[in-house]
Formats: sequence, C-alpha cells, structure tokens
Amino acid sequence: MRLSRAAIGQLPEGIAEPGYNPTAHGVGIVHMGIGAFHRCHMAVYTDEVMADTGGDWRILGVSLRSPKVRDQLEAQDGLYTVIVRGANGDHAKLISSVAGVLWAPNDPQRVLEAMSAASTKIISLTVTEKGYCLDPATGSLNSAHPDIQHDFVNLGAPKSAIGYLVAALARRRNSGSGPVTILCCDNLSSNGKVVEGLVLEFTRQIDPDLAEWIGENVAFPSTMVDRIVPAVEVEQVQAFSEEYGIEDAAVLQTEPFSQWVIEDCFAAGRPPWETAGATLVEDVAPFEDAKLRMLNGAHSALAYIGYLSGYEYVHVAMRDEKIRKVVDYLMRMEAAKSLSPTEGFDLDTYRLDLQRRFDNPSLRHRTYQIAMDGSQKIPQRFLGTVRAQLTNGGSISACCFGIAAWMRYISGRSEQGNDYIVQDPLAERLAAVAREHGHDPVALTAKLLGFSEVFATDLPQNPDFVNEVTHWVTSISREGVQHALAEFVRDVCET
Ligand code: CS2
Repeated sequence: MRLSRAAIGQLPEGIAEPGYNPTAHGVGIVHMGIGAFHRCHMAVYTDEVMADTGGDWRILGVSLRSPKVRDQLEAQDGLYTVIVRGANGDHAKLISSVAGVLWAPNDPQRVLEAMSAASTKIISLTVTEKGYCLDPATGSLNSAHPDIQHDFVNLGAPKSAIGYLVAALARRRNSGSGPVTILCCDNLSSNGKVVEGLVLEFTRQIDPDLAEWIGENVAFPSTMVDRIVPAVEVEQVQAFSEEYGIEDAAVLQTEPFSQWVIEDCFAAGRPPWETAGATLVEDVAPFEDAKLRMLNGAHSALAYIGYLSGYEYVHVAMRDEKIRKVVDYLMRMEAAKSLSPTEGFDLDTYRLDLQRRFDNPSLRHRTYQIAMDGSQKIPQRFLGTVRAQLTNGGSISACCFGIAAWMRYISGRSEQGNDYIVQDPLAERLAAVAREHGHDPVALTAKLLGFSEVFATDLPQNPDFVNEVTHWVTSISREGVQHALAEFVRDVCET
C-alpha cells in the first residue's frame, strides 16, 4: 500500500497518526525550498500546532530546482513519515501539514499567485546558503549572479528566490492582499536582516516605491533553526516499507533534538509555534551565533577532516580520538570564547549536548553531505569566530585547521588518490586553483584566501590568520591529515 490520505486513521502500528483532519485546514504559509530539513523542522512544528490549536496554517511547498519532492509528495497527498532515530530506538510519525508542492520552473505563475494570495500570511524559506545569490562574506546581493541578472529583466517568471519574493511583494501591493512575513530558516547570521537587505537591494534597482511599501508592510524576523537531518538513502526507503508495511517514497529521518528560536515580529499573524516547543524571543542573534559557530562550525570541521581521513559518517569520525579533540577544542576554546554570555544559555552544556548528538550512531550522517557548499558556509561557521578571537587575542588554530582541511578537500582527490565530486557553486574556480597550485601549499593557501567573497579583504591581510592557515595546509598536504591531526593534538590541545 502506498501512503495517501486514505491511510489516515488506519496507519500501520508504529506510525503515529496526525491527530487532526488536514483537509479541514487552509493554507497560510508558502514555503520555498521544501527539502528534507524543512519537512523535519518547521513542517513538524506546524503539524503539532494544527493538532493542538487548529488554524489555517497548512504549508504549500515550492521547489525551485528539482521536481523530485513534488513528484514524491503529489502521489501521497502531501503526506510523509518522519522517523526520529534516538538512543532508545525509532519513533515514526505521519506529518500532514504540507498541503501540496509546486515545482516553480513548471509554473511560476501559480507560485506567484500563491505567494501573493491574501490568505498567505507567511512566506518562509530554506533554500540553503547558496540559494540567496549573495556574497557570503558580506551578505549583500550578488547582482552578477545569472539568476539575478535574469530576474532583473524577467520578473514575471523569475528564477531566483529573491526574484520570487520581490515579484510576489509587487503583486501583493498591487492587489492589496496585505502585509506578510518573510521568514528565513537558513543557517545564515542575522538571516532575517540579510534577506530583508537582499530583497530591498533588488527592489531599489527596479522600483523604489515598492521598496518603500515593503518597509511598511513586510516583516523579516530572524530565526535560529536546529535539527540534524541526514539525507535518506534508497535502501532506507526500502527498509521502511518492509518494516512498516506501507510505501512512503518521501520518508525522512532525523534526531530527537529540535530547536527553533524565532524573533517575534510578524506582520500578519503566525501559528502559536511556542505550543509545539519553539522559543519566541526579542533578539535571536546570541542563539544564532552560538549555533552557527558551535554546531555548524564543528560540523564543517568534522566533514572536511573526517572525509579526508576516510570516515563516511559523522559518528564514525567522532570515534577518532584526535578528531574528537580538535572538535572539542574548536567549540570550547574558540567558538565558545568568541561569544558573549547569554542568560539561560550555558555553552558548556551546549557543547556536551552537541557531542552527544554527533555521536548518535543511528543517524548515519554523511561527512560528504555536510562538506557541500563550503564556500557559502565558511564565513558564518568559522570566520565570525576567527575575527572575534583575533580581536580578543584568543586561539584560532582549530578554525584554521578546519579551513585548511577544506582547502585540501576542494582538490577533489582523496589521500588514497580517489576522485570525488566537489559540490560547490564555486567548484570550477576552486578546482582551477587546486589544479594549478595543489603541489605548493603556500601558493594554494594564498590563492584561496584571495577569494574575497569568502574571506573578505581583512583576513587575507592578517598575518596571524594567514600564517596559521598556511601552516595547516602545508602540514595536511605534506604529511597527510592524520599526521597533521597528531601534530595539532600535541602542539595545540596538549600545550
Ligand atoms: C549541516 C547542517 O549540512 C550541513 O551543513 O551542518 O545541515 C546541520 O545539520 C543543521 O544546521 C543542524 O541544525
């Protein structure tokens, strides 16, 4: 049996029922980038809210790139199962907050109609870092991006997320469909502010009056989102149907932990997400910086160092004592030291909890998955810590080791001589540098630090930073990552 609306009320044992009749609720949210993360995070909070307090808060998903999720969910009336993999086994729940999915390239008009409908109160996004067409170092719009260039002159059928937002806001103004909230749920520092800046930058170039209207009618709260969601593999889909006796092509897996901190400034109402465990605050910045620098910083370090060491999964990399020490050092001596203390947020507890989450053996989170799009992730994951630590005179060694591992990783060739694909919007340029300078670690480092969209212009001029990165790139390239790790443990962790 394939999962569909008809299965509600008679799901196989072991899959929790939604607890409400989804079709009795209207759509209030349009979500761009309906990937696995959103469906294990915001869609789950929203599902719980509708079960608890009702409301017209179902989500219409939009995929900007691939039709895959649309195809999977269309055949299942938008329904999918989330398996929560914890220390005490798995729990499965049917999520029914997604009303449908549109594949944008197929029908941009329908997407714009939904985004500009008066009933849509929130437009949310998880389009990943690269989906914003921004300059990662500054957070400003990359006007030269081909999708942005396209949208400047074809706003009736946009390609980029920012183009869609601006086009939809123009329609809302023209049709009087009222204020709306744009809710960014991606791992960017000050994500609400950044998206507001991008939308306004784009709009000012085409319609300054619209920019003014946006200033008065659109809210851009920042959020901190957190849940580890490893990609599901084909065998796992198969195993699910064998175990539960129902087919779900869109089944997802995640960890028990989930956190969502949201700035409470909405322009047209919101679901009471706090009833489902979200935290509504006045200022998200301290939570966001802590999460990006501690969790995501450690994650990216684990990804590059772990992948180069031949570890496929995060929990396996965590069993390597040397990697564990570097990751602990990064969080304890660098990221945590770079943050200002926040009441009610204990960074030691946070760090230990993160280590436990990374250790979870049932998650099978691939280092390769996290290694993707490094050029877009490095600024908010490592460089905020580095800049603060340079000002405070604290250590930057572990962050520099992580950056050095990335510089070795982008060569696309493992230490054993196997080739792999580097997935990154800058992959071609990175590969060209690696090809030309891979044999010379000093030149390689200098060239990569010259990518100002990643490192800006201040860091490449800071001798402490440049020397530290160069040192670890040299060590990793000459001696191999495991030797470099041993050196790090001896010279940094244990001194
Ligand atoms: C990961 C994140 O893939 C990655 O880059 O670091 O997706 C991470 O799992 C989430 O941010 C956890 O909240």
